[in-house]
Amino acid sequence: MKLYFIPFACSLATRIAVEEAELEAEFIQVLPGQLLPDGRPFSAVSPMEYVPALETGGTVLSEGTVVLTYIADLAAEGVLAPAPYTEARYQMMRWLNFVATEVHKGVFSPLMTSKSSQGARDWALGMLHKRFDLLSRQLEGQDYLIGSFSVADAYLLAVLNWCEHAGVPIKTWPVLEAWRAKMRTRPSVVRAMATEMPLLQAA
Ligand SMILES: N[C@@H](CCC(=O)N[C@@H](CS)C(=O)NCC(=O)O)C(=O)O
Repeated sequence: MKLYFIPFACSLATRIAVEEAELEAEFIQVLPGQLLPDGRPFSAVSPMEYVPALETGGTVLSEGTVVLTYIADLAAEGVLAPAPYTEARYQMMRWLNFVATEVHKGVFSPLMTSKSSQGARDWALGMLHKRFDLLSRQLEGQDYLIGSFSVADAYLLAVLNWCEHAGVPIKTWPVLEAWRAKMRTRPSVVRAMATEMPLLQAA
């Protein structure tokens, strides 16, 4: 399995998942504007040219929620996701989708591009408040978005890592700040971040 990534992008969640479940994967760094090590343009793997992307045999998957669910299904049951068809599984899917659409794309994307007007930034920050309030209520008094660690937590951590860069005052949500700090001590997260930090600094 090949996993295409950009250091500290949302694809960090896939590395955390692989580390957590001790799976085998080859990580291939995507350098914007450059060909892949095998000589192909990244668009040959992922037509939208975004990470994460997963390639295995003849199959290519994109979209973080799908790639993460695929990885979760390779792992032993319960390590990265609850068993299929259980209520907990649907709760995990709910949070994965919430992080992808309402948090990552809905608020962090407009906050992290220099192309956003001040009006667009203000709007995104306003939306962020409601969404962070909800996450904060969900994580108050519990370690994970659902009853046990799942790929939804890995995705949320990858996104919360961007707060400082995006100008999001995470201190306003002490539950989220504490959750992020604790997650950053989880061995799989420590290993994933330690691998990507030098790549981020070199980029
Ligand atoms: N719809 C995609 C969006 C993924 C996405 O936005 N990826 C960003 C990194 S977080 C990316 O690769 N952007 C292209 C770039 O930075 O060059 C998904 O849900 O996975």
